[in-house]
Amino acid sequence: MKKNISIIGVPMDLGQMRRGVDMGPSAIRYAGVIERLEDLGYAIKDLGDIKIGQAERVHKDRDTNLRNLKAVVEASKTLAAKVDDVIEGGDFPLIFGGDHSIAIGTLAGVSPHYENLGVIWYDAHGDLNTADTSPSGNIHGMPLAVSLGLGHEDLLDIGHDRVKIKPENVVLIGARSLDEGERELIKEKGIKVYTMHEIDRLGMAKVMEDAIDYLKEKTDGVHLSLDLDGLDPSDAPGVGTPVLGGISYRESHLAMEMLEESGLVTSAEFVEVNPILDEKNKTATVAVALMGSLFGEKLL
Ligand code: 6HN
Ligand code: MN
Ligand code: MN
Ligand code: MN
Repeated sequence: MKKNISIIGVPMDLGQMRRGVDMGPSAIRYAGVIERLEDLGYAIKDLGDIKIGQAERVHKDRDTNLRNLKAVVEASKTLAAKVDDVIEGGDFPLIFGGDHSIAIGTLAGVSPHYENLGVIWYDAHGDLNTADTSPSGNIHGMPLAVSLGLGHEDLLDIGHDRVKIKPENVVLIGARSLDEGERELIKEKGIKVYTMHEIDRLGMAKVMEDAIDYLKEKTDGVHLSLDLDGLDPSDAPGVGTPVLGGISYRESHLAMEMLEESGLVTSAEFVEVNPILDEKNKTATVAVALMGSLFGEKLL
């Protein structure tokens, strides 16, 4: 994985309703990410932040229950083009959120570069809702469904192809809050999920070993989409939709270390860091520490 890294910040807060997640990219930079990765021998290019439009003021005359659809579509297109450029230039794209709706743009930019892109969705949630199944209308609960080709036309139209990833190339890790429609979709598509039950029962080492073996066989690149709410709120309190009983800080380091050893990961994003809800920038600090492990930091 010893490539140069290009960083893209996406100060997106329109995919959900808690203010402050737009400050995630700043919080992650403030926590020292650039120095941390440079110390590992990488050349880092910080491409700055993408511009995000305004929140909708009037909701009543839209023809969809999806909040801020237009602005999310616009930002996703801009992000997809940037990510595409980064990969074309030979760098590793590292994206900072912002809420998880940004994964729509990230995956639209990454997927044309691979025949069989794999995705690791490290998250308390499935993010597999569509307009029909969403309990909230929040687009950050939909990016994985959109990337599988399910959801609002305008979201599917972003990028080259409507389907960015195949269900058999996706692995969810840390799930513990799935909506009814998401469970049905997981069963229908046969998506591989390691819920907290499997993590408790098998241990993180075995889960990651299996997940890596599973993806290694059939993918030619793997995108890591890491939602900080995958971790337990005691370790990552600065998130908009915390769920008790999550993955620990140490287990998450182990997961990142095993991914690094595997050499599988070809792009990554760290999302849902909300410094307003945080304790002394702890969540951004955790995100940066995990990036350290993902990019090869060793304890000894
Ligand atoms: N995230 N399943 C809930 C919804 O509104 O669709 C929560 C989604 C959370 C999304 O944390 O990225
Ligand atoms: Mn291209
Ligand atoms: Mn998420
Ligand atoms: Mn989540």
